[in-house]
Amino acid sequence: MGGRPSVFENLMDVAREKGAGYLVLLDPDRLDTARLRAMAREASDGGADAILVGSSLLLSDEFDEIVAAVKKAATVPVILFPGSASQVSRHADAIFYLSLVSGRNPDLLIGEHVKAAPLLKRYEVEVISVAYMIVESGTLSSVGYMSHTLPIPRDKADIAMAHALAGEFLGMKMAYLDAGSGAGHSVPTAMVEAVRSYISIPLIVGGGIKTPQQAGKIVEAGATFVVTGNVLEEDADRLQEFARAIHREAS
Ligand code: 1GP
Repeated sequence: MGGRPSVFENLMDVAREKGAGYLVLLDPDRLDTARLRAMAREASDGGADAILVGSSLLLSDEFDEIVAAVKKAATVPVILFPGSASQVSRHADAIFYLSLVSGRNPDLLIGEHVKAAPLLKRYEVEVISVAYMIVESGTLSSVGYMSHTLPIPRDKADIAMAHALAGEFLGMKMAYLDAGSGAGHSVPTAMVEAVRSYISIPLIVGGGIKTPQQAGKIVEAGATFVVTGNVLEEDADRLQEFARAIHREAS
């Protein structure tokens, strides 16, 4: 890695300079490789600060090739957002090493991490530990179903606060409140505010964010990074509007 800033440092610089960072999630199962490549290019040019690749359930057997294709097309860092240890690739710049702290499923708290660790060391992929929390969104999300865990109730900000702080005390670099991909309701801004004021590590918020206005409100509430996925698959033209709403140049 030499003297080059790490992906994490780079993200933190972006958040400081722009007020908040914008992460675009690409789901390898929902788009073909040509479309993923095009989306990676559009996201890089349209104002995304990094591209996430992954899914709570992966049907494709070409994950490694897909990550390689996305990396080739992207000019911003490519970060793995894995649902399991099988979603590890040497072609990514970094990985969100997600520990699902809102659940009590040992596989997703530590088990998958043990399986992935030796590979990550060999591949020299930068590891960014993340205290990952699923928040109730009105319907059962894929990540909720696949992980066999209960989401944090939407009106229980105190529960989210305690989980995020526990993640920070365990040494995790970031916290992530996720309503789940395609969620009917995104994470409530009151919960974002409460968690933001309680922890000192950066806070990522995603799941069900459908409009730039919504993204802007989540940043106002204190998110350091906002993630969108689904909405761009339907309407990639909105990417720049999301970027503008999320980047509100810090004074
Ligand atoms: C899901 O937070 C991400 O893990 C993105 O969700 O696809 O609903 O934007 P969407």
